[in-house]
Amino acid sequence: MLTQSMVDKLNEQINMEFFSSNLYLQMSAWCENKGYEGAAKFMREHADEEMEHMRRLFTYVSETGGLPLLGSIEAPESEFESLLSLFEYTFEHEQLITSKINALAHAAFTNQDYSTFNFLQWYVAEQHEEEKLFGSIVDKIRMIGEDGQALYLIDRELKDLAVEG
Ligand code: OFO
Repeated sequence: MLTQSMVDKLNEQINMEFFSSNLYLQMSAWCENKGYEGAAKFMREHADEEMEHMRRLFTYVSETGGLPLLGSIEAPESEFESLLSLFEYTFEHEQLITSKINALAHAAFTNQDYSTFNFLQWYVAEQHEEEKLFGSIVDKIRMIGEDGQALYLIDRELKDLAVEG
């Protein structure tokens, strides 16, 4: 059985994961609009992954006797200066999500809620992967530059990454 305070915190995270999904879906629209088809596909698939993150939390809260609550979700940013700035944004966003997951894990541990602490380990590992992924994309764009040919290559690589993921 979860404490109400933990249910509230997990519900906040449910909201954050929804926001992440909407943010990435909105970003996919920007990419599509600018002709970055690979990046658009990559972001669309990532939006689906975020929904999965949301669902796992939703199920956990429900299964442990809590009531998942869907609050209102802030509108995501829709304008970006460039493909690089879009990916810099994703990287910063994932770092923010990592800090939220860490705070949740800390609260679970210090309240001796070991079930939630254990449940959150999947998110801890996932955040490591997410930061690694978005950080490496930012590094690559910075390395090869942003002229037309470089962006074409990055877009193609993002399309391959989307297929793998
Ligand atoms: Fe991108 O990890 Fe969930 O929010």
